[in-house]
Amino acid sequence: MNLHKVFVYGTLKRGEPNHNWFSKDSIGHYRLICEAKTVDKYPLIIGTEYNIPFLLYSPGNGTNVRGELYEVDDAVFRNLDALEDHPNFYVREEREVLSLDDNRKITTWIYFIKDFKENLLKQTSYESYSSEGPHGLKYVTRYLRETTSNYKMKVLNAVKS
Ligand code: PCA
Repeated sequence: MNLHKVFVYGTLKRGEPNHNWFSKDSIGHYRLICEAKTVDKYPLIIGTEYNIPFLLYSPGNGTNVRGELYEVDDAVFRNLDALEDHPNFYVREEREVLSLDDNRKITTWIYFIKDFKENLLKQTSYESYSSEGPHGLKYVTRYLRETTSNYKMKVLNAVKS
């Protein structure tokens, strides 16, 4: 069995709207390793009319972002890639995070937005994401986005340069 490490900072965290993707179809293995934060700073913003969390690949801007580090097998990894539409929308890259348990540095996959619109850098950046946070920007799940108009195009146009 191939195991992969993935650091999640957005809707995949426990208690967030896409956490169930780890156990989707009950096909694979996943395990929470620890809470962690990114070694480098990145802007974590909430963007588009659907309030989607994005980690912008702009190292040095933003904050050391907090999230959760998981171990997943191939089957779960494939589901996460499908959710994030890697490598068309989010692009995962291997970067370092710091374990909040023991300060160990761990190399892990992280889903970033690359080639984003410059103006996204002006948005508020958060150290830690929650859909139900005080910002009031509750995540709009895919099935609630309109079915008629092409929400994917809308999101791409709002985000990608
Ligand atoms: N899901 C991934 C990327 C952004 C999102 O909502 C995550 O939680 O890391």
